[in-house]
Amino acid sequence: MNMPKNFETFAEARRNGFIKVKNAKDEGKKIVGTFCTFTPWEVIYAAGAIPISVCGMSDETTEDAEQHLPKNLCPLIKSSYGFAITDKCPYIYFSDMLVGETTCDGKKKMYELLGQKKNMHVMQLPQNSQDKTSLELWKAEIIKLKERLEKDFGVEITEEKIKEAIRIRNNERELLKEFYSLSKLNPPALWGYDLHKVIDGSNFSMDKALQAEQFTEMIKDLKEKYARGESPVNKDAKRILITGCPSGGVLDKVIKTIEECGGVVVCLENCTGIKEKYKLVREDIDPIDALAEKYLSVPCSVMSPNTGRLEFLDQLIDEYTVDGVVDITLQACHTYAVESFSVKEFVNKEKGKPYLNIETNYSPSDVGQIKTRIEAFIEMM
Ligand code: BJ8
Repeated sequence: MNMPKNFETFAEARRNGFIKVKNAKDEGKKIVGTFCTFTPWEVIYAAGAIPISVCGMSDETTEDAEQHLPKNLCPLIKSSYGFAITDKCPYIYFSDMLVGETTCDGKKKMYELLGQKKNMHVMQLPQNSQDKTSLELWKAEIIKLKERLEKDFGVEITEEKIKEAIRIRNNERELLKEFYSLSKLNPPALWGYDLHKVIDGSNFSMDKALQAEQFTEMIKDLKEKYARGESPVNKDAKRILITGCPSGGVLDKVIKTIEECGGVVVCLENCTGIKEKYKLVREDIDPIDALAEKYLSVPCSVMSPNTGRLEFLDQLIDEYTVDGVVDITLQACHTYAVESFSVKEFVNKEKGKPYLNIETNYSPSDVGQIKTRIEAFIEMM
């Protein structure tokens, strides 16, 4: 099947985006690197700056990172830090500010070190999303971020600018959700591997109006192809949902392998996928209140309790008619590792579906072993 319109634009966006970042810098734009789904990008947009996700996704700089960080630390944290201190990530290199949150222990301690080298702002994340006091604390942290951006970049962030950013981001979320829903079809309209690349690329497109146009065209094109019977995926492929840690750094060894072994990834519940996109920011209340409510509700395992994750899984397993769940735990990620027990119980007992946990890192050393486990998992479905 020919690639849909604009597909390559997004699939290559991460690689090509740095030229656009450099151009944006030359035009006097400010760049803000972010590490986590909890960062309210709308406030950064409202400052006239460009937010870019700078989470490390390869083990290229792990050894450099291990000069300062313990070996037994989450690969995502080591990779992010390694790219930052070696200036090998152009996005971090061009960032005028980095924003992180006190999520897991490894990340927040890494930010302390990174703050010695880069202009870093850390938001203190309260960890009980159901508590009113937490909401007030988180709102105060969003206001602090706003004030820091205003001070560092010499701008004024008005209520109107935040509201406008909320509108643009909500529109983007709606489009991405429509794109995702193409995987609800049976067979899905595209491979999960390709979907992953497009979603990742959307983080690197600077012009959101242009991005919206391109996404609309791509969705239309995919729907037309599908209507003509042109789905690249076999109808018998087992429909897999991915949950757990972000999957960008294990795209080939987990997602691609699933799709080479008779499965198709129809839904990514994790931060790489639909988690952030599902819930819109309310447009009918004070914009800072709306941002606080939205971002505090992200169902990440660092929250306690984190009942939102099981509720979300419950909904997605049905909506995407999932055959099995693969839970990715990055090595030394304690919060996701502990939650894997409840997720397995829920998936097996409440949903009656098979469950596989894969604990891995960014190195290629376990590729063969993971392939064997995935093959067996899909075969027994
Ligand atoms: S909202 S998932 S992006 S914290 S995998 S660094 S938790 S030890 S990445 Fe995450 Fe934000 Fe949550 Fe999403 Fe720590 Fe675990 Fe590593 Fe993690």
